[in-house]
Amino acid sequence: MTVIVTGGAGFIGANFVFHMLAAYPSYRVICVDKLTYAGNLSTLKDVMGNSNFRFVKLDICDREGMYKLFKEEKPDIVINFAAESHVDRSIENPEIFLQTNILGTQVLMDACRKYGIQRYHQVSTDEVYGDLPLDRPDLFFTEETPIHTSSPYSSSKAGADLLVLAYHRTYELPVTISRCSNNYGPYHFPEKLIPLMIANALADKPLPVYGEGLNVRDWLYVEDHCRAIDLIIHKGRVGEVYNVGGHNEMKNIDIVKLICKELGKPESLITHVEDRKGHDMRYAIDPTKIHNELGWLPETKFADGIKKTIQWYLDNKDWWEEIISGEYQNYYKKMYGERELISIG
Ligand code: NAD
Ligand code: TDX
Repeated sequence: MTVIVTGGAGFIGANFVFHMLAAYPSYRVICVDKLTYAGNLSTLKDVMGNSNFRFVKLDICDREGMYKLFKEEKPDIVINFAAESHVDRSIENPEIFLQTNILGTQVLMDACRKYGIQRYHQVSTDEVYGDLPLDRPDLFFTEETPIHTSSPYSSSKAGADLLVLAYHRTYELPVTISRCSNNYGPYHFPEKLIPLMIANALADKPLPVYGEGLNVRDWLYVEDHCRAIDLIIHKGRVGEVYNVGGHNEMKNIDIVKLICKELGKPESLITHVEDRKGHDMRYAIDPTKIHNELGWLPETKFADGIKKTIQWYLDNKDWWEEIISGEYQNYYKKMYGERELISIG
């Protein structure tokens, strides 16, 4: 089996590359990544010497390059993680989100049609369903929940999902889609909530919580997401969407307080800043379908996963300090320097 993993130098894609090389020693795994600000080749250093692994620096929008690679490698399975993934950046500059997330998906699927594959898998997100109200804890996203997006990021992911389903219906491309809730774990880029708060707390810097911090996210340990995708590409039904999430709902403010507690830092570091535009209130996945059909269940409880994650950031300071000292610094100033501080309660 030859598997192409796009976006494999990013957070979830890299964890998936490690998972596949460990779980299937006979598979050839090819990572395709453009190495944007979010891609970090050093993340893959431990597998670079593995004879079953190949890294190819390539933009998924580069049709000629993709066709050349498909012709050469003849992949059996393609899993598309490559995306612009940060909601705040999509609010600042939507265009690259439409290019990579929609047009890049189209180029990949065209390559799959031209050269033939057994499975194309699209890694999507629960954000395509929009958000749920805080006062209706009985409501969850199922695969039948209508698409109803809020940000340019989630709109671009939803556009890609529709295109994937259209390629299945129109061209009979053998596709599957997974829509997962918020991931956390090792190699999470330090612009996202959990790694940002860990890095700032360790440096005794303010912890910028958007608005009151009451927004709820449904957190899943990254390895549990990787196992779900592994099951879907091998056993999932073609043309189907699978929701992935572990009933782990947490308010942002509670996560930040937990990080302070684990690191022995004072909650006085918490600083409420101007809210995200169009900020989704609550995400909550109903994972009944993937559980019933494929037997998937999350294995890592949040209480254990967050401890493991914090320990990983303590043990791997070089990885994230290098990121923070680079381009990220300018980005941080741009995003937070202009946010007005607001007082709560
Ligand atoms: P990430 O931003 O950490 O990584 C994205 C990777 O894609 C980077 O390595 C980047 O260099 C690469 N990339 C970007 N544009 C590219 C292009 N044009 N061509 C080739 N490579 C390109 O993202 P992540 O958090 O690992 O998310 C991976 C996927 O999972 C995304 O599709 C995202 O929408 C989805 N997802 C993420 C979460 C989450 O909580 N992080 C939850 C659900 C779904
Ligand atoms: O500094 C911050 N302060 C803050 O309060 C940041 C970066 C975030 N937040 C809030 C916004 C969200 O309510 O924390 C929550 C989580 O924010 P992010 O880490 O940016 O994640 P989110 O917007 O929920 O999107 C993530 O999950 C779904 C991923 O980035 C997406 O790629 C995925 O599809």
